[in-house]
Amino acid sequence: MNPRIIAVCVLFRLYLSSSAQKNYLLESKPEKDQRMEWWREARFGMFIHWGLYAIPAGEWKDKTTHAEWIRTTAQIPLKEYDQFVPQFNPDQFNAKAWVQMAKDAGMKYITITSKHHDGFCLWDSKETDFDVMSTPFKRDILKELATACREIGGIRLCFYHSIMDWHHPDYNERRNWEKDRPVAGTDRKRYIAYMKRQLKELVTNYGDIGVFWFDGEWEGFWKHEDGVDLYNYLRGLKPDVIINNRVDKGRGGMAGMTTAGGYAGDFGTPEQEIPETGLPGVDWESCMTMNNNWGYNKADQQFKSTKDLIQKLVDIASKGGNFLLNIGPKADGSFPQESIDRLKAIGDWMKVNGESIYGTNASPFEHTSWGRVTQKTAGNKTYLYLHVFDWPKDGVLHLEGIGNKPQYVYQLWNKEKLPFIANSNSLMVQLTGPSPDENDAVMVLEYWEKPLVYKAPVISTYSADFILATDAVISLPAGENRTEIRYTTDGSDPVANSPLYTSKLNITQSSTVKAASFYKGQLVSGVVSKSFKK
Ligand code: JFZ
Repeated sequence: MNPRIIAVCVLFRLYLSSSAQKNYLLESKPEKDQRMEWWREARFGMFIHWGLYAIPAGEWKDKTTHAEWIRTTAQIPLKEYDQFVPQFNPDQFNAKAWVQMAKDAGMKYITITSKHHDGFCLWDSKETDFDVMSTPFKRDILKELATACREIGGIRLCFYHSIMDWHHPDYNERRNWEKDRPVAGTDRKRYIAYMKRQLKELVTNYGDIGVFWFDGEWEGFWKHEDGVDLYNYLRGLKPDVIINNRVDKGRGGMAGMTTAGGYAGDFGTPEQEIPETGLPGVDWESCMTMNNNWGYNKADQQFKSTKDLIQKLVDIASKGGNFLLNIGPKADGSFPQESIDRLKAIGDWMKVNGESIYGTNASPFEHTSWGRVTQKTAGNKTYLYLHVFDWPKDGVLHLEGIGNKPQYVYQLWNKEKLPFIANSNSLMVQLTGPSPDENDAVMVLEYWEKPLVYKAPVISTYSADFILATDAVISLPAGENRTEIRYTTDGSDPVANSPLYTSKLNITQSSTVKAASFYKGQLVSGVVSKSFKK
């Protein structure tokens, strides 16, 4: 063939392959901000782990500690596990009741297991018989939820979808105890194609899906390239969909955050934990169980208290994250009563205090002695919501590190104004006790200008253990430009006439460096310290 024709063919092929799949990882910040808007506003969602595993309810032979992992944790052969299919008949299932409970709890989205690791599908999939249509129930659960979300309004439907699959032969990793599922003749590419066709069903036929929440990405089966490809595939089908970071291999353990560049995924997924501090500019969602299991376990009575759950939601919002709180419905399709009670109580709190959660950003305040602070900006007003977990004995609430005076201070629940005194670096609010809500009572500081918050400096170094000498660099967090840093190297707390920090310190002896922010000669922040060892 003519080399010029070959060249044209090659170029055309390249053109086709590049236009067939756009690289959505290259999206701009404004584009991402727009796509994430509803999710950042929402702050609170319901996780639902439901499937065949609800039938054994955590119990197998002499143990009652299983849940959604039961096929693996109890080492159940596939043929035996398949026997749950003819038993699945949740006659109490009522999609509207579920969606209404989420909405009444103040949640804004529901993330349900379209498929968990066991491979069973809660929807009518054309791709497999291992789905709800093979059960006596024969109703498309996801379709009913999608309809209920549309009819009730205010709740986005989202899907948790496991990459790992213990049922499909072409997902060709095996548990070491599995002797009944040969890997000969399997094909990982075929599995990925299966998964993509299923995801296409889910993204096409169930309304405006908000999030795809992948999981089970950690096995060797799944490669970084697969993650990027799947991310781009789904965004190609629905450009505004949001996808968690477990689609790719960048997640760092249970802390859940993606710590390096180049990985796909729109938000981090801390599991059963809350990051220590907010992470500026990073989207994340902590998922948590109400008791100790994701799937229904009838022996598990260790439910977190309503107070604990509300304070976790507040803690997460104060750090700029979302809270995805799990329900493990029973085999009959009802929610455990303990979960219903807690959802209701959280909802009662949210009806009064939701404003202090929805649309808030990470606040500049970390833990205070009495609770947390959430923050929201609206036009040129900024609201700081003071969440009082522990009511001060003397009825005076202190907020340290704030440098300007709010326009108003009031109680969120009745808008009643409160007297306050603003000093140059702190605020004192006179509360009217006792607390109206032992879970969390909220006071609002309304600012008509940006609140001036003094932050403590940060001490960093190349190495705190050194041989001859090392450097200590002390800096103020971004945006903190009014204060000056004073420091000590003898272990004492810095005071107004301690040395002023101007450039990096050369450390030649074992010592402790302490530093703090000062404004007009006054200490305005906490003291930070770092030890150096020769
Ligand atoms: C995963 C699932 O295995 C679990 O069943 C549940 O769905 C949860 C939300 O997500 O749990 C994990 C995931 C990863 C690790 C541990 C538990 N990990 O990497 O250690």
